Amino acid sequence: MSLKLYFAPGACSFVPHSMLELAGVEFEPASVKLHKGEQRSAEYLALNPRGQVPVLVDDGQVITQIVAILLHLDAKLPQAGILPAPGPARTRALQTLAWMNNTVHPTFTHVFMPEKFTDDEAAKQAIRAYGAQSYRGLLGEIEALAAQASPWMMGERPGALDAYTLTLLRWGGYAGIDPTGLPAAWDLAQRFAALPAVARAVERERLQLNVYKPAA
Ligand SMILES: N[C@@H](CCC(=O)N[C@@H](CS)C(=O)NCC(=O)O)C(=O)O
Repeated sequence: MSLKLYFAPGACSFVPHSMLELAGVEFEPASVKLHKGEQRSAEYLALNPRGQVPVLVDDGQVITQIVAILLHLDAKLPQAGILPAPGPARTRALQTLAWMNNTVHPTFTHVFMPEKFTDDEAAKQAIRAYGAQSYRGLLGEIEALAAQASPWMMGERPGALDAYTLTLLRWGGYAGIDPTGLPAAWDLAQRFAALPAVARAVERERLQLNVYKPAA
């Protein structure tokens, strides 16, 4: 088995990155510097024509999209607890995973990359501001989910939803949202980051958990 993960420090690729570490499997991490535009190099576009991370290459099979990558890894490494075993808990987890990926994540893209939605400078500011407001509401929903975590988002074992919670909460700092103001999610993110396996991914990405800077 040969696994290679293309990831970008601080990006959504932290979700499969931390899951590979949690699973304890050997994999080759390949860092893609988004701020340098490496995702648009000819070499990278040949791998993923959409120019995004994450990309998992499993014995030559190229897999994109977080949900597909997680389902692939979970099928391959069922003992890792990436998702719960088939049953109601798995269905609930997939429901939240899909929402994080198709709603919360793209809302943050409006804040971080408004240029994906308009080339009008004034409109970019409006998109960013409205996106940040929407994002605050969505993180509030994540806070309510984290408040029910016992002790992890999917129950007894840490897994994919904890990794996505950490990522989305961390991004909140860039949207002017203080993560410590969401105490259950902040506690969960800190506990998750401190797991020795996850800490390896945090270290490789040199992640600072709280990037919030109060307005001067
Ligand atoms: N729907 C995709 C979203 C992937 C995505 O948004 N990746 C971002 C990083 S979080 C990216 O690579 N952005 C670089 C770009 O679009 O130029 C997935 O689930 O994998």
